[in-house]
Amino acid sequence: MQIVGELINASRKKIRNEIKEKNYDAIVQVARDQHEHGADFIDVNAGIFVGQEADYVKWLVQTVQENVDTPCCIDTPDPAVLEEAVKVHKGTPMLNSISLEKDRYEKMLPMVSGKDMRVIALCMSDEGMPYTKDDRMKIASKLINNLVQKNVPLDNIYVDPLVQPIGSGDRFGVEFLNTIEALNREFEGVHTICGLSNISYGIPKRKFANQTFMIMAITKGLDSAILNPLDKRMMASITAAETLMGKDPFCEKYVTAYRESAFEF
Ligand code: THG
Repeated sequence: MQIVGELINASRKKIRNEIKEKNYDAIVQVARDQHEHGADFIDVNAGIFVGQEADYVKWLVQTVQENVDTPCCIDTPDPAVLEEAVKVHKGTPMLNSISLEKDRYEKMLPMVSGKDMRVIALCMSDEGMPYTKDDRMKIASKLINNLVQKNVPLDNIYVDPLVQPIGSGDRFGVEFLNTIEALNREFEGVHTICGLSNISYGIPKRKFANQTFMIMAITKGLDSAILNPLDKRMMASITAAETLMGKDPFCEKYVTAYRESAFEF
């Protein structure tokens, strides 16, 4: 599982002010903590600071990269902000995200075409939010085929079928899971990713629901996720589910995690 640490996001009350005040040490701490707990990428999102988003995102990228040897996942729907942030990022970041929305798609394509850039392909179009697996696959197929044609290798594409709250539609869980399954069947080699915690929005015991949903998604082949790596039980669930799915030769990762008491089993 490739883990994108979600905690440096200005929509979180706990960190909003640290970003606003450019509290260097606080951001470094959160980046380090996430890296030490298994994050492969550090998500940076300053979307709430309208007009100053680019300035904040650039500062976040630089602050993270001066201290942690991990690429960032630059989280903004605004292609102009992405472009500026990429310029200051060392090595190849993950871009979060391109979608089939016309303006966003056209402006972002040159940023990834023919470049070694990982990109999240969000299943969203100008026709609104998808509901069924087929809605999602229609958007995903177009995005994947177009990107591959524009010289983006499958291995750099992370399809996000979009997780929507189970409290707002009984089928949202199943349609998401079926999409993960279909993507792995029809586009072997493509990555799948999601912002998992949306599923539990508005229901009690969110962490528990998120962990359960994660395990279900792993059985369908989900191979990356945007989540809180400091949630030890989540990390334990992931480790166990991947081992049980046959993705952990000789149960090495499972046993090592147990020995190091890294996770909460
Ligand atoms: N797909 C992609 N990118 C994404 C998402 C997605 N980026 C943003 C988001 N969704 C994933 N990141 C977070 C970061 C923090 C929280 C949730 C998702 C979070 N939320 C709590 C809540 O919702 O109640 C706490 C909020 C608070 O602290 O105020 O912590 O789906 N590609």
